[in-house]
Amino acid sequence: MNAPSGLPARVPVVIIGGGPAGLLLARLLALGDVESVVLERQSREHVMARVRAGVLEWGTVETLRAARVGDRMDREGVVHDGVGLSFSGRHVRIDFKGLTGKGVMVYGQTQVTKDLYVAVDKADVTVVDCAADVVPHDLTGTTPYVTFVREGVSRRVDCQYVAGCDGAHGVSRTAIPSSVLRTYERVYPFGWLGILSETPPIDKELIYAHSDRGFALCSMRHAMLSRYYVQCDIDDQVDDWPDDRFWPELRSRLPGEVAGRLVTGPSVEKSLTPLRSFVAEPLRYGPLYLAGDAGHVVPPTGAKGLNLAASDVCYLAGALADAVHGRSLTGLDEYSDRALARVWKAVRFSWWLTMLMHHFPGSGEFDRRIQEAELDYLAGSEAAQRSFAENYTGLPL
Ligand code: FAS
Ligand code: PHB
Repeated sequence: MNAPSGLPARVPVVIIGGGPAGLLLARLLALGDVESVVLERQSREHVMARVRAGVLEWGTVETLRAARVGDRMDREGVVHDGVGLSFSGRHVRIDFKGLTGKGVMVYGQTQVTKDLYVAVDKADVTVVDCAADVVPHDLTGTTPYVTFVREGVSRRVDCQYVAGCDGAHGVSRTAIPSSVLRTYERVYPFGWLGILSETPPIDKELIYAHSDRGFALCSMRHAMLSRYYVQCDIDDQVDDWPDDRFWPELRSRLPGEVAGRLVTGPSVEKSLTPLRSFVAEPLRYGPLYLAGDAGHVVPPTGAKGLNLAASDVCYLAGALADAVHGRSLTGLDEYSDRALARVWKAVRFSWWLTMLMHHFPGSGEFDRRIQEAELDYLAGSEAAQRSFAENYTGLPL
């Protein structure tokens, strides 16, 4: 198939998906003198309009700095040294800095993606947007290649390796035969309704709120852009949540002295996220490697999704560079087990915090009292708070 001008006919690595995982991988590969092509299904505008994660683990911060895409993050992001938990009218602060020596960076995924696009453009990485019908081929042979259609013309790129960074609903994971792929899933019986509002955040740090009416999260993007979430029914639609329903419901889920500080205003973005835990194993099939949501999905409760994408890519970029430059194949051989070891610990933490903070339809008094006991223990135990802090700020890479 013809390669249009500017599209290499052959590169060492083809990356399927131009979200955070794909773009960060392309950036790190370029810094390691490995050429790649990124094939993204959507337009660049569409990708950059997505409002998703808001919290970066410290390991992700360091990865972005090492990739030399952290300057704007360091200027505009805000380091948080702790987080608040509210429940049963109480408010408890988990002191990340005091317990682990590090914090987290509040800097939206939207901005990370924009910074990555600037960096890959500067590095002359070929990012093909609006690439339809992307298909990896010959994964069991010796000459892998990827085809796609753009502007009605079929195209092909030959490669040594394919990185599946195409998210939870991409094509790359489906290229692994069901006889090889094992999947593990837990679907939660509720979703999150999220809004952005051009209002001052309710607090200088995030607040995770447990209440009989359901979970709520108070976050932010900057001093005049707040991000709020409320747990909603699994069948809810965005239209079921007009602002005049959202704000009173959020307020009712917060303790009095916190709720009293809530500044409301018109939502400027509103979206619904279903919650599930999902892991696919292995993250490798021949020359195909999965990274980010293509290999695993976590409920956003633990703010792990974007951060796991970054740690997968950290491992994979080094392994691919070693292989392409003939230094070693060990990194690629060990990638899946190494990435999954970290993934499963983050999946556990995200599952645990989701089970702790949400109201489960049909759960009884016993379940509620267990949640309250766990929160009461967390409030009173430095060991429990250190465990929380270690997991939330990010386990070692
Ligand atoms: P992404 O899904 O971000 O990117 C995959 C890219 O591949 C997309 O650009 C897609 O268009 C492209 N693609 C898909 N199929 C393709 C194909 N066949 N061919 C070519 N390209 C293809 N995480 C948090 O930590 N906090 C949150 O609040 C949070 N909220 C979220 C809300 C939603 C609605 C979703 C879906 C996820 C949310 N996440 C959140 C998780 C999210 O941040 C992901 O973990 C993060 O985007 C992972 O990045 P990627 O692995 O790059 O996947
Ligand atoms: C966000 O700011 O969007 C955010 C923060 C923490 C989470 C999830 C989302 O756990």
